[in-house]
Amino acid sequence: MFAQDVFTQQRAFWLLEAERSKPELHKEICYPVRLVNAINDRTVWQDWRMESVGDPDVCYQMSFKEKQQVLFDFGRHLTGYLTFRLTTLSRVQDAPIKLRFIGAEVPSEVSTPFDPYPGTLSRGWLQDEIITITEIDRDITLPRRFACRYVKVELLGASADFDFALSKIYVTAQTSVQVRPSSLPESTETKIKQIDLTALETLKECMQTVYEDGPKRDQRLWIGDLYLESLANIYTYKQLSLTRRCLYLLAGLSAEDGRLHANVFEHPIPHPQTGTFCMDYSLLYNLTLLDYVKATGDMQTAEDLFPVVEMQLHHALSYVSNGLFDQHLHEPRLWLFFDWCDGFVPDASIQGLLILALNRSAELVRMIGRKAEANKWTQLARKMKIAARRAYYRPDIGLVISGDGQQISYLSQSWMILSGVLSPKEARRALENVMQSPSAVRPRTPYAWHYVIEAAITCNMHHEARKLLTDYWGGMLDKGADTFWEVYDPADSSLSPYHFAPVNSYCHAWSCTPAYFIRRYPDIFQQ
Ligand code: RAM
Repeated sequence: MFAQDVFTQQRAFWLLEAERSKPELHKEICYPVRLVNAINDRTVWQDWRMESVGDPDVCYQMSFKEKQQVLFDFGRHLTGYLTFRLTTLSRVQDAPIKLRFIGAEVPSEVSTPFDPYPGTLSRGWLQDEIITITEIDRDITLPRRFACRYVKVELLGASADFDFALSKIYVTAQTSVQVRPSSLPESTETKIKQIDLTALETLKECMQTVYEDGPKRDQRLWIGDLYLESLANIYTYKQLSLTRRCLYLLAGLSAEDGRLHANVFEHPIPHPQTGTFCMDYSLLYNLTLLDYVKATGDMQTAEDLFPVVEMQLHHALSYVSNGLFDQHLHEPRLWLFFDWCDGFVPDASIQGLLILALNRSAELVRMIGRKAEANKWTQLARKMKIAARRAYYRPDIGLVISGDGQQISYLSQSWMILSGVLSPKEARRALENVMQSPSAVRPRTPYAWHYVIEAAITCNMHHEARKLLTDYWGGMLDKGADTFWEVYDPADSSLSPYHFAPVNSYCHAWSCTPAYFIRRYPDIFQQ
C-alpha cells in the first residue's frame, strides 16, 4: 500500500526535535549503608530477606582474600555506574585478581542461582559481571550500568603471594529528574504516603534520557510505559520536555508505512526495534500526545505530530469491519498486549481502546482546528460503540464478554468502561460483578491494574479504587518493595513472564501510577 516512506519530509526534523529536548542527567555519588547477609526464610516473599551484619567500613579495612565475598546494601534503589577500589595490604600484586559482581534490585535476585538459566529472555540481562583486574590501587568503574539496591562482590581468583582489601565502593546514580514534588498533606493516610513515595522513586529511576521501562531491563522506550510515565510526570515532577522528546523520537523512528514501533533504543544512535508493532501501544501514543498538549499548551508539537496520530488511527481502522475491530481481518498478524497474562482474550479491550483513541484524537485535533478529522473520528467512535454493545455486552448477566469463549476479565470490563460503551450504571454493575467472580481473568501487572483503577474512578467507585490501590501496591510495599515491580500477583511470588523471576524488573515504569492517582484525585486518596 505504501510504496515509499510516508514521513520522508518530516523524519529528520522529528529526530532533531527529539535531540533538542534531550535532558541532562543528574549524578549523585551513593555509598553503601550496611553490610548484609541474605537469609533463606520461607515465611517471606520470594523466600529471601536481608539481615544486617555490620558497617561497610568493616569490609574496607580487612583482607578480601579472607573475606572472600561481601554483600553491600545501598539502602535504596539506584541506577548508575559502580566504582570500586582494591588496595594493597601486603607485598606486591603479582597476578590478576578476578571478581564477580552481582547487582540486585531485590534479595532473591542475589541469592537464586542463575545457572542453568531457565529464562526465556536473554540471560545477558542478569546483572552478574566477572572482571579481571591487572592493576590495583586505582579506582575502577564497571562499564555496565547497574540497577540495584544490593551489590555482591565475590572473589574468584587471587595470588597467594600478596594481600589486598576492597577499600571503596560506590554507585554514581543518575536520573534526569531535577525536582522534588510537593509532599502530600499531613492528613493523608500513612500507607498512601508510602505508596506515593515509592511510586515517585520508581518513576525517578526510570526517567533517564528517555522514559525507560525499567532501568535494569529493557532499558528502552516502550510506548505503553511512556503513556503511564508521562501521565504520572504531569502530576509530579512536571518535566514534560522528556515526554516531548519521546513523542518526537518515536515519530522519527516510525516504520515507512507510518506505524509506530512499539519500542525504540537510543544507542549508539536512535533506532527502533524493527518489526515490533503493538496495536494497543500505537493507539496509546495518541492519548499521550493529547495529555502532553493539554498539560503544556504546546500546540506546535500537536501540529507537528498530527500526521503520526492520523496514521495510527488509519492502521487501526483498517482492522475494523461493521464497527468491530477484528484482529484476524488481514495480515500482518497483530500483537495486542494489554497485560502479561496467558490466555487473556483482548477483543473487547482493543475495541474499547480504539473507541477511546478515536475520541481522544478528535479532542486533540480539534485543538488545532482540524474539525473535519475530529468529526469523522467521533462519528466512527459512535458507530463502534453501538457495535461493541451488541458484540460484547451481556445485559442479562451485567458483564462484558470477549472472544468466542465469552471470556470474562477485569480488563474487558475496564476498557469498555473507559471508552464510554457502558452507561455509568452498567459500568458499576460490570465492575462489581467481575470483582465477585472468582473465575474472572485478573490482571497480573501493575500496568493492567492501572486501567482497572481508572475505570473504577470513572464510574464513581471511589472506595473500590482506593482499596485496589492500597491492597495491590501496598501489598508490594508490605513485601519489602523499594520501587514497584513489573509483575506482581500476591498469590504467586515466582510469577515471571520470562519463566525466571530474577530477570523480572523490580523498578518498572508502568507501576508508578499511584503517584498520578493520589495527586489527581485528592478526594479519593488524600482524605
Ligand atoms: C516488556 C517490558 C515493557 C513492556 C513490554 C510489552 O518487555 O517490560 O515494560 O512495555 O514488555
